[in-house]
Order: sequence, then C-alpha cells, then structure tokens
Amino acid sequence: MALNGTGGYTGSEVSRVRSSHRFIPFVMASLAACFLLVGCGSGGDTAKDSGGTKPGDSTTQPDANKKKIVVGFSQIGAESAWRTANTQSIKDEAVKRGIDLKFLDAQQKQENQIKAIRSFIAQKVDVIAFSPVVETGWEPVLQEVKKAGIPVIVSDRRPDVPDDLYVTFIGSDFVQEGQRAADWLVKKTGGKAVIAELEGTVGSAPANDRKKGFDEVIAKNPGMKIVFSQTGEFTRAKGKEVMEALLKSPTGSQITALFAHNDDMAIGAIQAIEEAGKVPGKDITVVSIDGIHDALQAIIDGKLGCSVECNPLLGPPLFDAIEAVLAHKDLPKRTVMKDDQFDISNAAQVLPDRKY
Ligand code: GYE
Repeated sequence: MALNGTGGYTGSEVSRVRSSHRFIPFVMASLAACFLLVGCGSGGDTAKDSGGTKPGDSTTQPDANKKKIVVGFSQIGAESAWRTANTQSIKDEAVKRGIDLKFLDAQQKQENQIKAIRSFIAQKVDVIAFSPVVETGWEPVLQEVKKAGIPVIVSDRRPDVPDDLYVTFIGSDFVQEGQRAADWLVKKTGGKAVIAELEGTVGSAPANDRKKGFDEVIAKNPGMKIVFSQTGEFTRAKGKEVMEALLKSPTGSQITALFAHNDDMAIGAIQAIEEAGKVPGKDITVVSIDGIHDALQAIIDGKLGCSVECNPLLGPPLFDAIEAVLAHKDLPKRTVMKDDQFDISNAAQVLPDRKY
C-alpha cells in the first residue's frame, strides 16, 4: 500500500480496504435505523461509523446483532520464551476485545504459513496478520490476499515485499538491537574480544538484521574479531549443541565473548560453557537479545552480561491496528516497539514484574 505524505495511505488504497469491508458500515447503519424505529437508541451512541463498533462494547446492541471481527493469524512456532509470550499476548488481546481469532502455528515452516494464509482467504476472514518466519518468498501468496481484498498486517518480523502488499508493520528495530549488543560488548571488553556468534533462524529478519547491526559496530573496532558464526535456530537446545561443539574445537579455546541473537540460545550456550569447565561472565562474556525472565536471572547470577530487550507484547498494538484498518483509519507503514536494555545495573529491579 502506498504511503501518502503524512504517513497514511493514499485515497485509492483506503478505498480498497474500505470496499472489502463495506458491509460493516452497512450493517451498522441498518442496526442504527432499527434502534431508532423501536425506540431503543436512547442513551447509546448508535453506530455513526464503524469506529464505534468495537467488539466488547455491549452498551448499544444485543450480542446477537453484533458481527464479530474475524482475524486469521499465522504464527511462526514456539521456538523461544519470546515467542511463547508473543503468542500469549496475541491470544489474550483477542479474547479481551471479543475478536474471533483463528490462530495457526506453522512449526517454523514457511510452507505451513503459506497454507495458513490461503486457508484464511478461503474462510474470508476480515484481516490476515502474520509474522513471517523468513524474509523472502511471500510475494505470490500476498498477491492472492490482495486480490481477495483482505488487509494484511505484519507483526514482529518484516517480509521482503513491496509496500502495497501489507497495510502496516509492527515490531522492533532489529538492526538497532544488534548495534546495542555490540556497543555494550565493546564497552565491557575495552574494545578487545575474540567473538563467537550464535545466529537466529537462517533467512529470518531478526537474524539478518541483528547480525548487520552487530557487525557494523564491530567493524569499527579493530580489537574485536568475530571468529565463529553459526545458526542456533533461536532455540536453547541448538544454542547449547553448537556451543558444545565449538568449545571442543581449536577456535573455541580462543573465544572470550559470545553474541547470541536471542536469550534462549545464550542460556543454552551458558550451560555448554559451564559443562566445558569454563566460567560464563569471566572466561567468556555473553551478550544476547530479548530480555526474557531467565535472561534477567542469568544476569543477576553473573553468567549473562547484557540482554537487549525486544518487546514480545505485540497483542495490544496489533489489535489496535486491526480495528483501525477496519474503521478505515490511516495507519503508519511502520510502528517501532520501544525496547529497553538490561545488565547488572537494572536486572534485579525488572525481574519481579517480568511475566515471560
Ligand atoms: O528474538 C526470538 C524469536 O522474531 C523478534 O524470534 C523475534 C525473535 C526473537 O524466536 O527469540
């Protein structure tokens, strides 16, 4: 969808979304007329526009007359504590707003996500939302969605597609997260380190962008060298396995720092470091991304140096965007989540309230 100068959508794009949902104002207008006729419109703001049709607002119409918003969401899987928290946030928010959520878990497979999206088209859902497991290969299926006139909202990871194939993208700035992890490491090590890197899912936006941001900073510091880089697929088990193998190799014995693209891999790697008889936090400085509960605990325990936060609680902004698009409101092309950063200076304060 083309952006206009003010960060919204051009008139023709809005009307495309509008026309695909033209039944909503129509139904609401009919309901309003009905209430006026039978005299039960008093005291309520009968539907002037579909912006007033928020499900869960039970003040004006009996439940039976309300058309529930139906949303299809294709989730990547359940690889990390971040993902579990993200799924919970989305499901909770749908329940809170009375939205009918059709949620499908793709178990890390793009083909499953494509199938899920096609099934949402067939079911004629009001909005399709998804978090793309990898960046590329989405154009054909998103063209199909466009043809069906269903708006697409992207959450968490960005697909590499033309702008007109989705309405809005809500998620964190992964490049900046990588930069922040590197900045912390440069400072902590005085600009001298032999670094191993555990990358996220191959081809995924967070793996590509976090690496890019991290590398940019490291390249400016001649005393910092990345000597090993391999995927740990964003999981604790794989992070541990890869680190175990590395520590047995000649390269592994030189490592003084580890950058993991997420906390789960860092925690798995910390176990491997300890089992290899080394001391995480002393022999090897570890930095990662997400800011999950277990990472904060590992910081307090002195094993993890820093975790750059990546906020998984995307349910509220996602459903705000869904309701806005159905109410024909302009949306920015991109909403960046605000993220914090944790190390020994603040982890203990944050831990008690950390739900994930
Ligand atoms: O950092 C990682 C997860 O896409 C931001 O995916 C997300 C990443 C997150 O599995 O833990």
